[in-house]
Amino acid sequence: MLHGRQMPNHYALRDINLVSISSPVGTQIPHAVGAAWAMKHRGDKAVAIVYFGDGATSQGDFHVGMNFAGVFKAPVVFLCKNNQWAISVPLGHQTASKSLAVKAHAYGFEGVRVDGNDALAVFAATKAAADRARSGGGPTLVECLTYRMGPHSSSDDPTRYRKPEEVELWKQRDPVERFRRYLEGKGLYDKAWDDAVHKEIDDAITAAVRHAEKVPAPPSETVFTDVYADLPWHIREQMEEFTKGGFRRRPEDMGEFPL
Ligand SMILES: Cc1ncc(C[n+]2csc(CCOP(=O)(O)OP(=O)(O)O)c2C)c(N)n1
Ligand SMILES: [Mg+2]
Repeated sequence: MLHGRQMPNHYALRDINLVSISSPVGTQIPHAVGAAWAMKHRGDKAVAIVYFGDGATSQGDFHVGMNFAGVFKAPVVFLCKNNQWAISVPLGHQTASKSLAVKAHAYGFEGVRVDGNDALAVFAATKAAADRARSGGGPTLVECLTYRMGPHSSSDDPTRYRKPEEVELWKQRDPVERFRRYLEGKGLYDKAWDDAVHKEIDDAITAAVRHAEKVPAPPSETVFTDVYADLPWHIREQMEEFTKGGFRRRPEDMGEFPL
């Protein structure tokens, strides 16, 4: 249970085996390889797929995960969303390789690069990789070349480090609009349906935000009790000190933030 404490894009859903990423970039890569390796041992016919960015390929976790998966033929798909930026660091400062996909060859398995703004190409490459993993063929690295249109987060200002022309160019390649045009060309696009889906999603988000705004903040003590199944002695000591009033409780009780 995440109890709503995770960052907004670190979602998880047990029903569909969706595991949250952790905040340190790239740590989900060895997690996925471990899960894939465990599934293989148990004889499950399942495949693990792990998503990460171009920046994550510079982390040791990427090497560790790719190497282990290659040696032990773990049923895992590595899907790198290469949006060419890791906050303000461009791809050219991330690697000297010709592509990210090519890195798979050093680990003894296939790496493919696809147009990440082409939904069908991404689907086809992902499916081929999943089929290979499921049939005992081991891992694949799928590099999806795309672009980060907006800021990394609300505290990032990309106008300080990239040119507006670059953003304009990628605007023309909007994958959603491109897929819409594709469906239109095939006579499969239904505007009324599209509008209805947009409205349905907008309404669901608005309702979720309204609900979230009404939910009170969790009790402060849960920062201790929610971490371990059995509270270690030093955390218990800190909790006791905290609940005795040794620490000030919440920002709103403090008057002003301590420096
Ligand atoms: C180990 C580590 N270093 C730095 C950060 C701060 N940080 C959060 S996201 C990010 C950039 C990630 O870039 P990328 O892997 O390309 O993913 P993107 O956000 O572009 O999808 C950084 C540096 C972090 N979370 N973890
Ligand atoms: Mg990136």
